[in-house]
Amino acid sequence: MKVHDGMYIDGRWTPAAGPESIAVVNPADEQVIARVPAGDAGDVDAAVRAARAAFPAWAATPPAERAAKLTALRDALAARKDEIAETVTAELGSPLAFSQRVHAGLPLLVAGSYAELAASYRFEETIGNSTVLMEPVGVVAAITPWNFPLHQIVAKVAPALAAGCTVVLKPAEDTPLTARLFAEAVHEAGLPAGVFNLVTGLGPVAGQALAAHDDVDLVSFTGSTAVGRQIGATAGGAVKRVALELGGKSANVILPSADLEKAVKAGVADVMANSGQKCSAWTRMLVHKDRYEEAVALAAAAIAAYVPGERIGPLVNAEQQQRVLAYIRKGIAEGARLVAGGPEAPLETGYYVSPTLFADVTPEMTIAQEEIFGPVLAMIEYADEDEAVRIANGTVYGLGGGVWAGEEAEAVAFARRMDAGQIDINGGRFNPLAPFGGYKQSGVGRELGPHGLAEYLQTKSLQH
Ligand code: TXE
Repeated sequence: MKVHDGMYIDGRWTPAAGPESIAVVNPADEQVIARVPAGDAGDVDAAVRAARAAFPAWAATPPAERAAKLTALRDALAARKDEIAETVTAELGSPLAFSQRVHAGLPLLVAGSYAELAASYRFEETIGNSTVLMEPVGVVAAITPWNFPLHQIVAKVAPALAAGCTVVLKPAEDTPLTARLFAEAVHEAGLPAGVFNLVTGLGPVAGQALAAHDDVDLVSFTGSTAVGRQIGATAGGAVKRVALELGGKSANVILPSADLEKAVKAGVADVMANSGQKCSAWTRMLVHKDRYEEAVALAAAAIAAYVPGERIGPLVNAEQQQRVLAYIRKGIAEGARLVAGGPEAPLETGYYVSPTLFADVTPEMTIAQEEIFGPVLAMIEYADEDEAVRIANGTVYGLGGGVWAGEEAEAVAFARRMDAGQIDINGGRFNPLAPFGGYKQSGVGRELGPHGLAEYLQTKSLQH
């Protein structure tokens, strides 16, 4: 077990003010692998002061120079790719191949895209007789979850730095080791002291202190709807900018003309990825009644390939495991047909949940309405397109989604009727420049690409 005693504040690894620490547990074998400091309000204050002091110079740094630092940061992360993948696997439990490809690979694309955007973005434009300046908002508080430990950090910190903001990051308590690697990469990239700061700690202590700090200008939060609501209220009360990326209950809509086998397979893969711990996961599969039983059989066959401990990892902690098992019990109690999996943990050690498939799910059931955040797929049938739209839009969320049809135009026409922020057409392809974020209670604001950069800017117009 490794004991870390510092947090990255003002360009240095600084001991925490208090003696408290957090145990980091490997969810695959339940062993404590490290301890990190549990920062308190004093540590948060020191980090915010460092970020404030660094802000004027960083904001005044020409965009091309900020871009060069972001390229160096991307390269430092690339140099540590294997270490990052191994660290994510150790603290999140995801299979190493997935950690390499997604947890370590995806942030490189995002960091690279912001290195380019910092250089090419128009921070100034002319509208009639006015010059409009896009200026950095100031000190950013970034509060991130554990499900994509590095991606969630890079998706906030890279655009903030590209915009000219300075940052204090409070990562999730379950995955602070990846955040420490990110801070090391920042240091290696030669970012000026105070531009990026890391405070590890508990949500209700360090997270709360950071979100409520008077000298923070913008809070960017990704996590549960309950905490997001609280942060939104605090930020709103203080008239502070806020970006919230919250839960989802995304629909994967398979229209009758679709290639059913392809759509079902991709749908199962999407909800199994990262053990279902993905806010945009396609947790509801909507299939026309004429092809429904065929789709259930295909899904059952596909899900059998996700063997716990091999192709699919555990959930992040015991609490999440219990939460997901409780939802599975609820699905059974409310009358859904259990086709695969169930509420028994498949392995004795580790916080695993069996890949679970429910058929005959009706739109009002709890498992069709609430975010489960585990490897649980609910299959719902519809009679016609209007009903499919009603079901797809019939939750409080609106984050992701998928539509499948024989012709792309048919899928696009359906997607236009969906209340969701990002929808894949016939499987789609990841685009690091496309905005990502929620309709309805899935959140406020967008991440990634130029829209994600704009979140960290405020405008000033000069009238000539
Ligand atoms: O989230 P929390 P949890 C959903 C998912 C999951 C559920 C609970 O449904 O099952 O949330 O997960 C910090 N002030 N998502 O409990 O608590 C916390 O330290 C300030 C969806 O892990 O919201 C961490 O850094 N900060 C999701 C971050 O908030 C506080 C990703 C998220 O933790 C705080 C994760 C407070 N009072 C969970 N309390 C997504 N949208 O991707 C906690 N935190």
